Amino acid sequence: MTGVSSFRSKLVRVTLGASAGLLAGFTALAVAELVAGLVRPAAGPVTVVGGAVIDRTPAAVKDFAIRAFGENDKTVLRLGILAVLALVALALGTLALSHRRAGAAGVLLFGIVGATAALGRPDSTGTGDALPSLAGALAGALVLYVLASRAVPVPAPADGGAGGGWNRRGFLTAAGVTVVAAASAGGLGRFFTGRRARGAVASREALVLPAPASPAPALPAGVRLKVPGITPFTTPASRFYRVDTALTVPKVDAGTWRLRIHGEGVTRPRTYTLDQLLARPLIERDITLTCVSNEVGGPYVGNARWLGVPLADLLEEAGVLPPSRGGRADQLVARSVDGMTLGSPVEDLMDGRDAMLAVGMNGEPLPFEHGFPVRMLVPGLYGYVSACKWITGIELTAFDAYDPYWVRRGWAREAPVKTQSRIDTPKPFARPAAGTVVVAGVAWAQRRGVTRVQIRVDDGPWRDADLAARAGVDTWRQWSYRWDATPGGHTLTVRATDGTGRVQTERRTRTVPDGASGRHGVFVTVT
Ligand SMILES: Nc1nc2c(c(=O)[nH]1)N[C@H]1C(S)=C(S)[C@@H](COP(=O)(O)O)O[C@H]1N2
Ligand SMILES: [Mo]
Repeated sequence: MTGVSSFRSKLVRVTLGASAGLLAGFTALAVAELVAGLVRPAAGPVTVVGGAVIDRTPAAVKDFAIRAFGENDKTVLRLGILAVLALVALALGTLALSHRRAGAAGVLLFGIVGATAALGRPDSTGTGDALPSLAGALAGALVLYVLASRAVPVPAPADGGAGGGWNRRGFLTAAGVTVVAAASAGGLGRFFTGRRARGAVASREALVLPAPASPAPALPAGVRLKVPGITPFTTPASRFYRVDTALTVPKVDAGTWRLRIHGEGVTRPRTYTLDQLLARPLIERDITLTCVSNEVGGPYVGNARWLGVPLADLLEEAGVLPPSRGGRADQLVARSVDGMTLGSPVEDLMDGRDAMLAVGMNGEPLPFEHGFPVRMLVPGLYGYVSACKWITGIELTAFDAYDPYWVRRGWAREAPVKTQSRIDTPKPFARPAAGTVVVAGVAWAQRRGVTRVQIRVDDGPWRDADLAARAGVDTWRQWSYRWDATPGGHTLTVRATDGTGRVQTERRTRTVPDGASGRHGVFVTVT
């Protein structure tokens, strides 16, 4: 063989190996998608491996991911997993050309990784969850074995004539069949998954929210300031921040949804349907929800009008007593369809605040992203210790007896919301013209309310901002300040005072373990 033809034959070999590997990987994922569509979409290999990665991500890295990718963090993770799988497929494909069995075995090994991840998920419903990964791997291994056996050189004829090429036609035929079969399997899988989701979507569209027995108190005039760039008083659902560990948003069918209340001190355990909850007297409240991962000045806070069943009523009916009245359980653990666990202090839930099982958000059924059909909501507590979305279970227990998801990852067991204020306008590094500049934003101190907001320019004195009318202690409050801006660089700093008279601390802390503290500052250059 000449040097050129040997190089060419090497190139062909590498190409064949890479194609065989990628086709095997594609087949594995497509077949897994089909089986997941039949068994349980949440048991698909990318979803379970992604979930396992999320659960094992240290808090610091997770914080970084949220900061760097925001709400696209899950897309980034998915693409990352697919990129890793593609590299593995390339390597196994190349290996399979010389060692067919070893290549196929490698694919099977990945199937076992996926199956193990599936069975280890907190929402795993049984051994059936291993099927998508295993079936996918079997199909992938088979494809790799067959393609690799077709990717062999055609022996040169014995008479010494031209030969030594590749069995191109054999390989291409097998590859073509594989592509069509795998694409069909994947498409069918998507169809089955889509059909389940359509059932849930239809149940949401059919849901008619009852009128509240206790409507939200009318908002006083002047609760909304007319300042360009200020955060709206009510956050539309479409713009409400979303923080959760769900790689795919759970689509729960309202018709089959159940909520079970049980545990320590529950004398009358019960399981509710959605209709049973909706038949009870509902309350409607404006409540500001805050994430513990929100940095000072950050975006993970929103205010909505929620409709729901008072949680304290359900707990009392179940026989639960708060610790202050002799109850044995001091922690309520909420569980969701995706296996998330969140723990709240029972005392807080029964102290008269509007803790609820919410079914409505801004006049609509909850969006799927925000927990349809039912989520928990507790004014004054960060979301991770209170706001369980897609809730299916409420268990009464003790803080000493059980650590929920985030607590096991270094976050505090109890986490009341800290007093915070944020400058929405001007934006950091804005270049407003000298003269009157309207500085404005929001401040929140759920359960205590905001009674004062002050602004400081550089190291100057603190001056009172104008407050919007107060809607209640559980909602944020808009504020604005007319600043007589002079040319040059300036730092604007804000601080709020809560209903107990306490001024928001200037002591900076990180978000871990119980929420960031410190004051929001914005640097601008006045021109
Ligand atoms: N099932 C489930 N519920 C959850 C979470 C989650 O990861 N899974 N995250 C919690 C956190 S950390 C917050 S801040 C709120 C956010 O609610 P939102 O996405 O509707 O804004 O939901 C809480 N409820
Ligand atoms: Mo959160």
